[in-house]
Amino acid sequence: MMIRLILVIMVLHVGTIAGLTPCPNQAYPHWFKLGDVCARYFAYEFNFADAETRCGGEAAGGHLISIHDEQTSEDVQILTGSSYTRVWIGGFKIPHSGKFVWTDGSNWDYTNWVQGEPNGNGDCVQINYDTPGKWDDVQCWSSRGYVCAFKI
Ligand SMILES: [Ca+2]
Repeated sequence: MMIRLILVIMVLHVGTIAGLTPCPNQAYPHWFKLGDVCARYFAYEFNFADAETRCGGEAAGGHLISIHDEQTSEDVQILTGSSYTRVWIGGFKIPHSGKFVWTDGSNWDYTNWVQGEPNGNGDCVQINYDTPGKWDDVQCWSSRGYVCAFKI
C-alpha cells in the first residue's frame, strides 16, 4: 500500500515536470509557456549582461525572465532541471539607488529572496540560491546559466 502510494506520488511529480506547457509559438520548440511568456533555460554560463544580450538574440523581444508570482518561480525551478542550479533571472539593482528592476521593463511587484538577502554583495539576481526558488543578489560578473523569456 505504502509503495503504491509512493509510486502514485512519483508519477504525479513526474507528470508535473512533464506538464510544462510547450510554447504556443511553434517557431520556438524548446521553449515553454510560463504564464504570459515563453521561456527557456540555457545552461551555458555567462555574466549577467552577456546573458541578457544573448536572450535578445535567442528570441525577438527576449530578455532574462522576470518573475511576478510564486508559480513562475516554481516553473523556473522545473525548467532548470534542478532546484539548486543557480541561474540568472532578469533582476538587477540600479547602482547607488538600492532599487531593483527587471531587464524587460516590467514592474518590480514580487520578490522571493532567501532570508537575509539581498545582502548587498552584488547588483544582479540569481535564483535557486541556498533554497530552491529563492533569490539572492550576487556580483554581476559571476558566471551562471540563465533563463530567457519573451512575451507571447
Ligand atoms: Ca547576496
